[in-house]
Amino acid sequence: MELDPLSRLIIISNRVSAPSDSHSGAQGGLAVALSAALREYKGIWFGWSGETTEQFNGHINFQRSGGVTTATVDLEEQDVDEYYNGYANRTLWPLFHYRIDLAEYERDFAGGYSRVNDRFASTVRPLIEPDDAIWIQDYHMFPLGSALRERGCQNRIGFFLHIPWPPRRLLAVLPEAAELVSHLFAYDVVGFHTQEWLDSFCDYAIDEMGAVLDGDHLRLGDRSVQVMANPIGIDAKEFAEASRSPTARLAYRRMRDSAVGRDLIVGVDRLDYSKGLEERFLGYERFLQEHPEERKEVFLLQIAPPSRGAVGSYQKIRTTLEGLSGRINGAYADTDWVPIRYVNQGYPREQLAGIYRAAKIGLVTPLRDGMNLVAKEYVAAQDPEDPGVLILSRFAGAAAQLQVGALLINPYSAEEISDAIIAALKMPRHERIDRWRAMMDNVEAEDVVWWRKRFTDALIEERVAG
Ligand code: GDG
Repeated sequence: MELDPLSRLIIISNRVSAPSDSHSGAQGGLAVALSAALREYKGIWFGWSGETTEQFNGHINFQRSGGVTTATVDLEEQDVDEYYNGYANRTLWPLFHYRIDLAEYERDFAGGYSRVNDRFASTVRPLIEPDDAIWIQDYHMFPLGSALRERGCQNRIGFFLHIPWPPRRLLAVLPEAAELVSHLFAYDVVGFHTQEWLDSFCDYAIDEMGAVLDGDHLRLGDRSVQVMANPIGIDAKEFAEASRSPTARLAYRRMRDSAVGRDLIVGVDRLDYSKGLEERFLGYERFLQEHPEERKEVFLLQIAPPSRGAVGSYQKIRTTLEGLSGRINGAYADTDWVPIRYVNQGYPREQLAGIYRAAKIGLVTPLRDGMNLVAKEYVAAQDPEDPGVLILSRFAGAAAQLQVGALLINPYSAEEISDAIIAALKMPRHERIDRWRAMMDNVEAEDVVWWRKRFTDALIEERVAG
């Protein structure tokens, strides 16, 4: 018997990305994951177009691509400054990644954030039919559920947070903390990647606001919300196939040729201070210092496409990394060897898969990360007969699942990074295979389809077709 979804699914996120875009260019893991969800349910994906307009007019631009309808609106420049570059990326992103030192608190940011969420709510409201289920994504949109309820929307509404949730004492630094948390009670289901992020959320709601946890429901006043830890995955089969595609093979061959027998260590990250790039370079520098015999045997390829360039802290990390890679290369490079290849551009997905496969070590060292999909992609791209080793920060959400095979490190410790690199280089093949198999079993079982099903099952009722 076929199960037929009772409802359409309406996905709302800051940016919208059509499924046909999924295989090209640098793109967030979120976009890849959600295009898959929209293939199953007939629905709409609504969000900001990425464009600005003189005066906000709520005009919706509909597009159909790969079986998915996208609906986008333009925002005013002031909206983008205050909502996107302001509250989302200068206030919430650093704070939720435990960087209270980088977070900026301005009333204009908070005001713009709430204005834009109201604008999204008013614009999307007429598109919503009574049976639709609504799934809102990420920290740009905490208040959207409340804003829709204020407009009479009684649908099932879910919210998923893709970044960490900070500990209660850190969140308390945010002037609007209680208001923000209370917005989450407008939803029917709220999801996080890990139990740790979920616990931090519950701590705040319980200790600061008097909420009560009852099984998997958190109650506050007359509202009750189902909370869940639901780690996002990748399309493991698709990614493993991508790593064997002609494009990937070519990238693999070119990488190997240019390595002239040396071992490749790879890092792939948006250029973001949360990814621990500075600490990674310092750990690698430490390794070069401590193991002179290994110097010309390895090199580090760091791919870091720039992001959020309008935000000062991102300009700063970029300058820091330029200085650091220059210093390390200056100190150690020889006429026939450069220790770090530092690249500020993105590569097509299949090419990336080939590069992962060519790498003996995947070096993933975020200081905090909601999940980290690069770690899972690295695992999926390996050659089962001769897999590489994943070195992973214990502060990435992915560590909860991949600790079965990864070498876990504390990214703040250059010594731990250095020790893990040497251990990975020396690891015998049978151990690499065992560790890889354990990780791959998880990456395959808890993939992106598993993730979205667990969430949409909680959100959407199903009925038997016919
Ligand atoms: C947020 C959370 C969470 C990167 N460079 C290129 C490229 N990428 C792709 C990677 C990967 C994606 O971007 C990055 O995903 P991450 O998960 O590593 O990190 P965020 O962008 O910070 O994502 C994170 C995620 O949301 C999902 O919930 O895991 O914790 O911070 O897919 O491959 N892709 C291509 N070329 C590049 O040069 N094609």
